[in-house]
Amino acid sequence: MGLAVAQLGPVHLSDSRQAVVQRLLEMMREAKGRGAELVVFPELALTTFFPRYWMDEQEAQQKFFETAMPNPAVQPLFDEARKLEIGFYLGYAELTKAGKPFNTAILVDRGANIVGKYRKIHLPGHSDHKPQAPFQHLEKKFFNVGDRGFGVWDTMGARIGMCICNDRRWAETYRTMALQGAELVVLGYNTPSQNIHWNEPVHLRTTTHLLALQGNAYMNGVWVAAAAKCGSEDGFHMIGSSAIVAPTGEIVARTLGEEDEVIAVQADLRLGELFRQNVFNFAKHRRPEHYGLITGRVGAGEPLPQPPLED
Ligand code: CDT
Repeated sequence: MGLAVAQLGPVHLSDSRQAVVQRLLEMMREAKGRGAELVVFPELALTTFFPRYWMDEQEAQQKFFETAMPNPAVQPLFDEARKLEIGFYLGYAELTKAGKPFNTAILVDRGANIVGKYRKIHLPGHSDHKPQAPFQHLEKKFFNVGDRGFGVWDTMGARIGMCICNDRRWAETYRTMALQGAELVVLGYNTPSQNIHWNEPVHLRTTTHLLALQGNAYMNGVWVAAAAKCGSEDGFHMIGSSAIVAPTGEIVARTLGEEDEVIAVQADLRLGELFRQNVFNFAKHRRPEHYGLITGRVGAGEPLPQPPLED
């Protein structure tokens, strides 16, 4: 599969959706020119990463959420995708008809049909105001927890799963999709370089990001394609390092800068099969009878009682 990731540089508060869509269009054309059949755009790609700003829910919804998809601002992306016959993943803030807010991503096929929708499940950050912090991370205030599970879709000649940003750090995300036969996991992210909760060395933000992609790609025999929105948005810096990772756990392509940038590879989807039929042959080797705590507990608790040593 021709697979591209389109990293977005900063989107400032004053940038219009129309201007952002022009940048996405440019990158979609470049991805197509480099042989891509699917291009992955970032999380909340149409606006600045607004959860960094304290405001009430109503204001956030008015300024930053989409009430329809596509809508007039985004329609050119769908039109161009149809013309170029290229699929895409796009993250945006969704306000449903019932008024529920979600951090959402869609999968659009080469005929510009929305074939899949995912609503972010692992919402990081907080819901209270932290006036002492250099910025906020208000995903828990602005979004509901996703209500659609970790879906996987047979589309564009591949079995594709979607997740969003913080989901990529959780083993459960990938395993749930791999158990549905996923061959490729696509995701977008906005990762602030600075940790507002503890004094974490800045380089660790990139290390843990890549570690999560690489480890989970390998342990699940899947390709992973991850697109950042990055650089300094009105002075608030976020990491780049958008990447395409093979089921070997190796990085096949990685962005160099923190501006708009396309990376593209020919992803051999059969590569994952080697892992899924051997070291990670789930049907042969998994032992779910010993994994009960994974769904039975949320936080860590006491050690389980052990059988007597002599038993
Ligand atoms: N957007 C998003 O989910 N960002 C989070 C920051 C959490 S701090 C580690 C992320 O996991 O990148």
